[in-house]
Amino acid sequence: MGPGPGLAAALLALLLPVPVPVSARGPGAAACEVSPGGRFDCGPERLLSRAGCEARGCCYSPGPGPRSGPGPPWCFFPRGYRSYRAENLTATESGFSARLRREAAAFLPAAVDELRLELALETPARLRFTLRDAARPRYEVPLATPRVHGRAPATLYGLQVSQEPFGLVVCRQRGGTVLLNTTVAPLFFTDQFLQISTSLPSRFISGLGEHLTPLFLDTAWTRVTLWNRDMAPAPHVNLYGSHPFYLVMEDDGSAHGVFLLNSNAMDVLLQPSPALTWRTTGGILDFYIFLGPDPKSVVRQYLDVVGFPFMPPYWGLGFHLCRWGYSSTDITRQVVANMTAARFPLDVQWNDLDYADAKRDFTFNKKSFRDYPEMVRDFHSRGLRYIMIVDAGISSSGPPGTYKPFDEGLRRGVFIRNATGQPLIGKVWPGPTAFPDFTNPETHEWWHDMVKDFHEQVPFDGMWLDMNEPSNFVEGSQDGCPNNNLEHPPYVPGVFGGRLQAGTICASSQQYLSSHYNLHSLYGLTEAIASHNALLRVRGKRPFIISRSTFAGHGRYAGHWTGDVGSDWQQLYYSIPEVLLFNLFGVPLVGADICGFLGDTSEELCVRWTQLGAFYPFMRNHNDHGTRPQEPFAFSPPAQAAMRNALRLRYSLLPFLYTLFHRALSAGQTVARPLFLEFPTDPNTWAVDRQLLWGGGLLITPVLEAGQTKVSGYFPAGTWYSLTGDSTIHSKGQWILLPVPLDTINVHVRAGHILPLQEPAFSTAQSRGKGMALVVALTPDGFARGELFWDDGESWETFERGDYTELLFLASSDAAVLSQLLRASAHLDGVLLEAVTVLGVTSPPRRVLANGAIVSDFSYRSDTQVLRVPVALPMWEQFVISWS
Ligand code: MIG
Repeated sequence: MGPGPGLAAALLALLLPVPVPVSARGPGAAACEVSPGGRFDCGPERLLSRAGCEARGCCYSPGPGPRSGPGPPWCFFPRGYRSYRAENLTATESGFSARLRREAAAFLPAAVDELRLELALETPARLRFTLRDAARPRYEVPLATPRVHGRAPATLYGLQVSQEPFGLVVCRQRGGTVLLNTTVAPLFFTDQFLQISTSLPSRFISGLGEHLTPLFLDTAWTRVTLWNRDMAPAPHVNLYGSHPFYLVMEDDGSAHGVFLLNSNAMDVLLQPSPALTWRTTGGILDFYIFLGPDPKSVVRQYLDVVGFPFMPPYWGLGFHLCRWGYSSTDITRQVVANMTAARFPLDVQWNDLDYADAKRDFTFNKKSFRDYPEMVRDFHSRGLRYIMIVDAGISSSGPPGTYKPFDEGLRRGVFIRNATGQPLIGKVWPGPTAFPDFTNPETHEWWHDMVKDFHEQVPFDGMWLDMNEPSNFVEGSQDGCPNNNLEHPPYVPGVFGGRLQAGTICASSQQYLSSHYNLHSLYGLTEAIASHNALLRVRGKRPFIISRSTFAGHGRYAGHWTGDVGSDWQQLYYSIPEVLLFNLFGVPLVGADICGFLGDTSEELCVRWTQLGAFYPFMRNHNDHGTRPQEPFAFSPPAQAAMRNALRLRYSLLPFLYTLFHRALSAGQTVARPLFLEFPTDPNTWAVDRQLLWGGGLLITPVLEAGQTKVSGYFPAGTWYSLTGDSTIHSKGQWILLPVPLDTINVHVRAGHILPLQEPAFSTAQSRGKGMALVVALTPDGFARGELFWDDGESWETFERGDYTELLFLASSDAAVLSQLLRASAHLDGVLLEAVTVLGVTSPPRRVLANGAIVSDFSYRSDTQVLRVPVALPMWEQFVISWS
């Protein structure tokens, strides 16, 4: 079955019998015998009567449930429904190609008669297939994906093609599990409606962001809509980003992934058989299939296609503080002073719209922010960084000569155009606004110039990209939208508001590369790329960008915050699957607004949120205007103490976190990680989304409900040590109840891992020079390993240029911990290793040596089996610590 020398012949295996003949009165009864959970909707764009259904050659079977809404469709395709027939199956250099000829009347307009199928065996674990209009080019997503020559010699997958009706089957060579089978329902390829279905080997499917959802999706008739939208996170609606990628856990713990490289508005339908249907409104069908076989490999294989994550500056991993309503420099300075006085760490102070003059980008209010540049310089002199908001819309209403970004933008032709070729004008915070077209290279130059001008006045350190779905307060434009088939396609996915223009600009407006209809969901990504490049040119250092709107591939350039989450316990929970999913999407720098954005927080919620937020890869407390203050210093002394603990815990773990980001950049790994990625063969872990891991070694079990004194967490089989060393769990793979006083978050180290820590301080500028420590979590056999990646924390491409230090730490059964310098630079010079804590030392040591010298002041507790060794060893030299 595998693609080998006799490829074309082997592929011609026909999976289905001759198509069932379709009579005028509908298909034969046998072809309609489809179990309810396996019925594919024959009326995607409207409800059909029995007559209308049978006129399409479909089966009509009224069910007990409602005619519309979740549940089996009343009108569904019979088995073997005609669509396309595959011809001319030909082996190519990279795989094979075929011509698909349309055989059936399509009931949506502008059906494409002839398609070209190309399938490439790109790597042993990855295949790609595309379906294009054979006669004319169509829009394709402008994402640079790897170019592959030749054909992978031995693959994890086997293939079969069904000729008539056309369908493709992908299975595992080993074991034969069918991962993809598009013969389950007909293929549609019309100008504005493209549909393809597949069976799924299990109902454990994750991905398809951005939504407010548990980690695994519900396959009981769920519709998942992708179309970037400014929308306060709520279940079942399209939100700010589009990531048309899913990962499925198979019964034996193997995993595979599928990526549809398509940026049009789309629905993905999940049904119980289980099966999945992609319904998109344009572009081509361009699929990547990743065979893993383990879920970590699936993620890496996906990132091989869309890009590995960027390396954030070290300061970006510190604590960020923001709110809408810091209405002057005096108030902003006071916030920083309050943080210092209350002894909270802070790395980055932010401002929302308040700084700007009439809410216009690249301006500042000359009264309330009179000393804005000085304020930012003062922050710098204290080791702090500064970020302000930048909105997508550019104010367009001022008299010419009063606002350079618009005047220059107009002159340089950078704005998205309406049907008459004029800049489309919508309405956002400054009033009437034009929208830069970031698919135009000239826009990138103009954007750089604006960033540079403003940076020369206000030396900001990063950019916060908001309203870039793009968001618009009027529907379409100030003048509405034309009435055409881009604005009103024959099939409208389940977008919030019911129309594509809802909350954004006209779909038929024109951009440099194509219509906004095609490019809409790429707005945030293209703006992030422009901003990343502009910041790099202007500052010459690693850019730091956080963007609300995202698309596949975003993580190469920027991070993400999860938007306008409510200050409630439910949203606190949902932030975990959101953060985990964005890690699967290759956007590890992600976090929710700590304590919640919309509405008043409560002290208890804010404490628990700060504890969890300390483990968001991007840690920012941000608040709406007009709501209860929620800076750490705004609460009672016990609440402040709990938050201080959480912040100090995060700061002490930053060397470990930074090293994980390095592994993301260099190896396509996740930073915040769902348990199932580490324990795929334990199905109990699959749906766990109330806990998260950092890397493979640190398990966080937060409190997500009010009034809790205990929390239950799942501990996969093995030994888990509390980070503090005061308790050990030997789990057989079980749920364990843990005490959770208000000042505590449960954090456990997995046996076998060594974590590098550093003494916390009030900013990373200070903490980076402090003493380091190692926590060594021994397996019962006495092994552990860990790593440290270190550089100057902000220079561009230190890894690529080799300007970094990398240490490997190993603990072995001969009772020793040692470090190995894999690579050395000067950046770690002067940093001392001050403490080594070994967890799981089963017998009391009599003697401890550090580089051969006796350590007399070590301590050991036989109840907890913790050995503590105070040392003062240069981190930039190799060391050995041993005990006997
Ligand atoms: O229409 O800039 O998600 O974080 O504070 C609201 C004001 C605009 C939405 C962002 C939020 C930000 C707010 N913005």
